[in-house]
Amino acid sequence: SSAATTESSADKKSVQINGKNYQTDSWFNTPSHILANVPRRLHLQKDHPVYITRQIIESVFPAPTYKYHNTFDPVVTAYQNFDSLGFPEDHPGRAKSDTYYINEGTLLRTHTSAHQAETFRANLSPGYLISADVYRRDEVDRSHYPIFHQMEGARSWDRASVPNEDIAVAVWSDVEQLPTHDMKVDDPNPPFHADRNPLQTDHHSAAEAEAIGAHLKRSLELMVVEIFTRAKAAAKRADPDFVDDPLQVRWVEAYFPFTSPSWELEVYYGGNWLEVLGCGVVKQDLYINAGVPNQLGWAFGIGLERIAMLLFQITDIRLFWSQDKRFLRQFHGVSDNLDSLKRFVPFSKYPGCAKDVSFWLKCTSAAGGNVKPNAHNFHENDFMEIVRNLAGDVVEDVKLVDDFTHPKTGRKSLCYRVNYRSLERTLTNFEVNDLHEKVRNTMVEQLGVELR
Ligand code: FA5
Ligand code: MG
Repeated sequence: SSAATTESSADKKSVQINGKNYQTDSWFNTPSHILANVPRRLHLQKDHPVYITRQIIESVFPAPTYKYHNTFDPVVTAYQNFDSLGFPEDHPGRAKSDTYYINEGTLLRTHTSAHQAETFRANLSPGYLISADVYRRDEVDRSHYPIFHQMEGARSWDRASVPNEDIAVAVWSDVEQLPTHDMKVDDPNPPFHADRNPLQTDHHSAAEAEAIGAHLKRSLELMVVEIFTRAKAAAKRADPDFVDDPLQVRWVEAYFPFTSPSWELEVYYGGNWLEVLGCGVVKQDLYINAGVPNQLGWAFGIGLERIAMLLFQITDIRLFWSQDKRFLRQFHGVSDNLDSLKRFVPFSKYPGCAKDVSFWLKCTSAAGGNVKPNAHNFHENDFMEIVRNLAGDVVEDVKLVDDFTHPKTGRKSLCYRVNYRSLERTLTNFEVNDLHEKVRNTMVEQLGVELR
């Protein structure tokens, strides 16, 4: 995990990913350190915490009701990732600043929902779980990493299979078959919101959508209970006197282009509310377009690392990528015996080194060539990407520490603090200075900023 080189990606005519060749074009923005990690698929590495987390969640959504798909290709079309899900043309997620493109129509999936349409179309079982690596140009900190793993789940019911095609009774009887729990759940919002989360009145009765929402929520609550029961047992094995705070979750209204109504589930943990998943009642157009118009149901998408961090008490998301034996050997044998799961014991932290970079943004010109001092097209993710390309896993986080607009000229300047720290060794001063100098120079070259 030493510094990666800044290879200019624009010169490459084609790239190979998982044994397949793809033509690149001016949209290509996937750096080599991302491509190098595509084959790792942590969710398929036995005894890896991401794999163990997948196993535990799968146990809450049992076969054969749920069919598991774990090897879908990460290279998808923009159609699969966005259009098939109803993302509007101008959705920010489509921007090059947010997504790793291979070429104009081809990208590294940004979420497992990219496979919803084809999985509904295949119609192999009433439910499914899809676990996979996903890719996002995102901020840099302890809970965000440009590659992470998601699990998509869905459960559908077929109208044609019930009397009067009224699905509500059938779904409620399935809710009653689910186990109960005594975890504290806050769910303050009404099920529908006229503008943000309307009932799909052309397709569902309120009773049907509410029954589907109830099945969805209970299923996911049971998932959280299972995870925390295992986390607590692990803590008790390490420390018999361990007492933890009572578990608490809440449902928050959310928005996704492919579900309505939609929610996010947050878990109260370590004094904060942590978002762990998004979900909702599937928009009927997805089923219609997938050739199964008689079906209706729910879908969710979970961040597996977020759950694994809770389960194992892993506090830095970069650790999942560590090849260090001090990390990997702590999970040895757990896949074959989930009851042997232990909390992660951190190995000593190496010293970090914070460096600031201050710069004036490049002004963009107005019509007629006049320079507008307060107009610029700086994207924070482009800066994050420069840091990642140069420093790789040696960067712990990047924070904006100052944002200044000159009172007279209107020019804008920013200051970011880059915290360099390796998980595996002590960095030398020389090495950090050298990396930081490269970051500064690359910002001038690629973003046209003026250093202060
Ligand atoms: C989605 O990706 C939706 N596809 C989820 C969904 C599926 C909604 C099906 C409805 C129906 P979101 O962008 O919020 O939603 O990501 C889902 C989860 O992934 C988050 O709750 C979080 O747990 C995790 N996540 C998001 N970004 C990162 C990141 N950079 N690093 C680690 N985990 C992340
Ligand atoms: Mg979210």
